[in-house]
Parts: sequence; structure tokens; C-alpha cells
Amino acid sequence: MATLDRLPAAAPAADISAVLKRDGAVILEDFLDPALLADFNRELDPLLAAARPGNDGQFVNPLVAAFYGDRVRHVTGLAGKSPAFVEQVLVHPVYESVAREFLSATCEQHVLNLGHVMDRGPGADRQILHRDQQVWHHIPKSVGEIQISSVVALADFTAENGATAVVPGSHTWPWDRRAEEHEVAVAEMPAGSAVVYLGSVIHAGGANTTEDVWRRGIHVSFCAGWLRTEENQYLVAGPDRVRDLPERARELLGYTVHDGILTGGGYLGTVELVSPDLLLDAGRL
Ligand SMILES: O=C(O)CCC(=O)C(=O)O
Ligand SMILES: [Fe+2]
Repeated sequence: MATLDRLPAAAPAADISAVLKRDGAVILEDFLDPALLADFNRELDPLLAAARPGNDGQFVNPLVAAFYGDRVRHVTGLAGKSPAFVEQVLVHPVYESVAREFLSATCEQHVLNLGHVMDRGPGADRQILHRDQQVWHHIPKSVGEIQISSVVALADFTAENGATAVVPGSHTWPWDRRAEEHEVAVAEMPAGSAVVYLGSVIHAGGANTTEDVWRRGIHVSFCAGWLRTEENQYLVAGPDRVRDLPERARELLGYTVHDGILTGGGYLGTVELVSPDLLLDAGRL
């Protein structure tokens, strides 16, 4: 059985990057401090209580329905729903340093791709093993890393309740290589820890074989700012939500231009030919 390295989330950024370069994934302990974890869970409790397992069958298509299964409760679009998420998780210093390390070669500015809580219920099957970056399958693999991902444990993650399954080293594999079971590690970790991985790493939400234990986790990922994000963050967190957020949170939600002029590209995401945040500040958006 493969294993994942563990570091404190407060470890030097260079140490975290070194493990990510080698294995493509790392478990970071104490990623959320206990007070933030408690606040976040308090915000999520009513949202999850109202969520129907399997999203009441509402998915973009049957393949997506099969991927998530019918035993998982979802709370999506956290950027529009959770102050704890936008104020503290979105701008977490580990995401900042990991994204700088792995995405600055492929973009000028990265953005939030997903803030999606998955509460894996008893009987949930393991997802198919996949690479998150595969959603942008038209991008040539030679471009390199265009996404960093994570699953943050909001409850204890165990092999029985559906801890994320991760294949260390798979970011270096040929794209069509399949993982053998002995190559799959299980990200067992206490609540407040996170497994952080590159978008090219093979992984899956784990099977929940318990009778009655739910596995609450949040999938948070960031991608190159020139990509179409899986969650439409402009609609998830519209101008009225982001107007009073700190500048960095606005940037991560796509409210500043992706300016590639100096590196030979163009600028993306303007409104009236300027950066939307300027219009927000001027009261024009
Ligand atoms: O919830 C998890 O453990 C992983 C979820 C995942 O990989 C996904 O939805 O893409
Ligand atoms: Fe995934």
C-alpha cells in the first residue's frame, strides 16, 4: 500500500513544494486552526442539513451523476455562501505559496476553480480514479501544471468513511497509465488537515463503508486564470458579494484582469476595457 508524506501546514513553503514536486501530493496537518474549523462547520451545518444526497438527481449529465453517486451531500459555490471560506480558506497562505510555485509558469494570475463541500455518506462508492486537470482535456499535456487541488478534512478522514484515495508520483506518469491498487494511498487525517495535490495527480473520493459515519470534506482548487472554471465564480459570488472583500479575495474570484501583455499574451476578463475591480470601487458595477 502506498503512503503520503505528512508535514505541518506551517512548514516552510520550500519543504511543502519539495514533497509536491516529488510525490504530487502531501498531507498538511493543522491546515485549519480549531476555531476556524468550528466556525466553518457551524456555517455548513444548516446548508448540509438542507442538502439532499445525490443532489436530488440534478447533475449536468448522467456521467457526472455516476461520478458523484447518490450517497453524497453537496454544498457548492462556497465563495458565495460561507464568510469563513472567503475570508480565511480562499486566501490561505499555503494555497498562495503552492500556487505561486506551481502555476506561475503557466499563468499571470490563478483563480478559484471550486469551493465544493462533499459529505460522503454511508454506502458511497469510490469515485473513478481521475486527474482533476482532465476537465480541460483540450489543453496539451506539455503545458504543465494548470491546477492545484486539495481536499480539506472537516471531520476525521478514515479509510472506512471515504478518505480521499491518492496515487503518489502519478503526476510524472504517462497520461494513459492506470494505477494498480497497491499504488493507491489513503489520505487518513484528522479534521482540520488537508491533502494538497497537483491537478495531474490520480486520485478519487474514497468509498464509505461505514453504517453511519459521514465524511465531511471540502474540495478546493485553483487554476490558471485564463481557464474556464468548473464553478462559475462570477455568478456564485456576484458584484454585491465581492464589493467589500479584500483585494486578494477579489483577485482569486476573477474580478481583476488576467494581464498577459508583458509575457506576450493579452488581457482577459475586462468590463468596459478595464479591470472589473476598478468599476466595483467606482460604484459602477
Ligand atoms: O472528496 C474527495 O475526497 C475527492 C473529490 C474529488 O476528487 C472530486 O470531486 O474531483
Ligand atoms: Fe478529483
